[in-house]
Amino acid sequence: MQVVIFGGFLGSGKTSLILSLAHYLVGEEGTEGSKLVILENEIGEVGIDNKVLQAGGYAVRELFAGCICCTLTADLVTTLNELNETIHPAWVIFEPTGLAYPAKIIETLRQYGQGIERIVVVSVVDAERWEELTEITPALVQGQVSSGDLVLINKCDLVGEESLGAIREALREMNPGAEILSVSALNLDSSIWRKIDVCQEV
Ligand SMILES: Nc1nc2c(ncn2[C@@H]2O[C@H](COP(=O)(O)OP(=O)(O)OP(=O)(O)O)[C@@H](O)[C@H]2O)c(=O)[nH]1
Ligand SMILES: [Mg+2]
Repeated sequence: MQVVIFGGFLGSGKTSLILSLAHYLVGEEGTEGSKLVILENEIGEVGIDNKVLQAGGYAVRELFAGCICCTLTADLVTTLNELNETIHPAWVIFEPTGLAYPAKIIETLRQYGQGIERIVVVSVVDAERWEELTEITPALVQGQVSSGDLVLINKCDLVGEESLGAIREALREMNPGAEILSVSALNLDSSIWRKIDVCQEV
């Protein structure tokens, strides 16, 4: 089981990018729908994301935990271990709330997860709201970016080249080892997902 965690602030484009990755994994590897599971954590009452993803024919589970810091990780581990014993999916894509720190999730998975071969973190950055978010929640941005194996500067269709360059430079400082790519989830070349081979051993 390979777990891909999407970190990134609320509304940064995680679900849109997950859909693209799911298509890619199913297409490229001939994985059947049931062998790819998408786990969603919703703070809101209505699982809009789930409807969108399920419409695409993917197996989606929702974790009902209001807060990432306390109960969610336990819920996540229980669900992953259950999946490992039952469906045994090749891939699990997990979208935590936009307020989550992926490092904490990885720590818990390493400690209690079973059957996980590797964990990949994709950090999604909202190019349009970069300045605003780095000003309002610098620690969260830093935390989310620094855990990424792959950092995607999303919504690059909404900002100019100059801003993109400045964002890229700041990200490079926050996470010198990561692959950093500018993308637009609305018009994505799915070959970027080859980069998902960058991995962290469990
Ligand atoms: N212009 C533009 N809009 C985008 C892009 N990616 C996502 N969006 C839009 O941004 C909004 C949020 O996208 P989502 O994929 O739902 O983002 P998310 O990170 O899953 O959001 P939450 O789950 O609410 O935290 C949607 O209206 C998307 O259509 C992009 O690259 N360019
Ligand atoms: Mg979402």
